Amino acid sequence: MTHREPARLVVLISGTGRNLQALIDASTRGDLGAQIVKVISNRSAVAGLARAEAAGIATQTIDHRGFDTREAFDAALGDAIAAAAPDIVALAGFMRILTADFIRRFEGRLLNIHPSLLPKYRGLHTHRRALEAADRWHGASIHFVTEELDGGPVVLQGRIAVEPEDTEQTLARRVMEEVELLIYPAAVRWMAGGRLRLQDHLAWLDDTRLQTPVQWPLDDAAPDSVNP
Ligand code: NHR
Ligand code: GAR
Repeated sequence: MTHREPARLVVLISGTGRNLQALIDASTRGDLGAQIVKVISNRSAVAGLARAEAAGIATQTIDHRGFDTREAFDAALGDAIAAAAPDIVALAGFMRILTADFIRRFEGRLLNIHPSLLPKYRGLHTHRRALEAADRWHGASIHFVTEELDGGPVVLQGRIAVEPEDTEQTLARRVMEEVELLIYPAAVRWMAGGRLRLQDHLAWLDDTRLQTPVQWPLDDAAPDSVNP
């Protein structure tokens, strides 16, 4: 796919919008290679919408409760996204499972940040599940969104050590601050630069097919193909 500079980015949220803020900040600094053209939430009056408005970004709320079916919600959501003509659609704490038709419409442009070391802990309550399993490591992953929930190719992943005194809350906060807020701008920058793409359901970074996700922090000694 040819890409525009700066790339057009739409962000989907449902809540607080800390990942959205990290993308806004990177974009404002000129570090993202993308301009955020619209932020869409399925919940009204959430903090993430206020963050977007404060940055002068167009916002829209599409409340899923106003639709009879997931298909109808996704059709409306899809139309609102398509109207912004995005190159990249980033799910950032977006909490609605998307239908196959929606995924097909935007296939290859959809990224998600998920708070676990995928393939561990798809779905919800990831921090609790990592604690219950007494995992030594936990973290967050960026993946292409496909029909399979949290099952698309993982492109970038960052980990932290789980501490004995960690609770669900402390773990969630450290994953957010030490991993999520750093890795999402990096992955979007790859997409915006045309370096990261989905081909035949596989993720490619430059000329390398990613057999395993790139690990954060990015290794300066690694081949150029995996550096930002
Ligand atoms: N849709 C598809 N098709 N594929 C993915 O990989 C998706 C997706 C939609 C969202 C984000 C995901 C996450 O990062 C995501 C990935 C919501 C749920 C969920 O169970 C699960 C995973 C994710 C997001 N949502 C409930 C639902 O019925 C509602 C929960 C709520 O509103 O609080 O949609 O974790
Ligand atoms: C983040 O931890 C994100 O990874 C997670 O929700 C939080 C959103 O925070 N996403 C999911 O759990 C998706 N099901 P934010 O709104 O402050 O970025």
